Amino acid sequence: MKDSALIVVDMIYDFIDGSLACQEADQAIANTVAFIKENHPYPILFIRDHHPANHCSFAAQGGPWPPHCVQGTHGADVHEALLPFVEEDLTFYKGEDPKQEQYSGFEGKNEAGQSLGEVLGLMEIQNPIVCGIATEYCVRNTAEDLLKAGFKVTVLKECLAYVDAQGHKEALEAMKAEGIRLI
Ligand code: VGL
Ligand code: ZN
Repeated sequence: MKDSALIVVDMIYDFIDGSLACQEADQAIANTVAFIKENHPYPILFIRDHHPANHCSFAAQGGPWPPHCVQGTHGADVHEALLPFVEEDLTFYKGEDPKQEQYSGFEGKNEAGQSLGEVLGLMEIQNPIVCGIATEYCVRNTAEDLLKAGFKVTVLKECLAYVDAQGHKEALEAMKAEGIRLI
């Protein structure tokens, strides 16, 4: 599709085989790599959950999650199968403020301090395609923020992993009802 780019959300080790391992993660990564190869040369943007060790979402600080995606650890790295497609200026970090949960990648920032929304605008992308982990949290929040900002949003159903099967199903239904295209 014209004016498209793929946004890969949190395909990061802690969500794949680490402290917050999600269901269907291996399949989602394999399908994402296949999608990229079939649809070359879409631009590919990466979102990375990237927490300080004292982040408010961790149980020790009263949050709901085990420690995950701590800056500088293996668990915070993008899966190696996707590394050939990673470009630093198209990589957006989120969750860096210890006091704030940030599920959406929309306000994530690259090394130069540009947000995802800003860079999509500069690239004249109108039809972002979203995949990643977890459907119910970061994928859904990112897709919804893109929709609110006026983008036409597509989510790749076979390229998602999730915390909970029922939650995944409900998130897909909610996104569809809001006008997000699922393929
Ligand atoms: C996420 C829980 C905590 C996600 C991030 O990427 O969906 N989930 N932090
Ligand atoms: Zn997180």
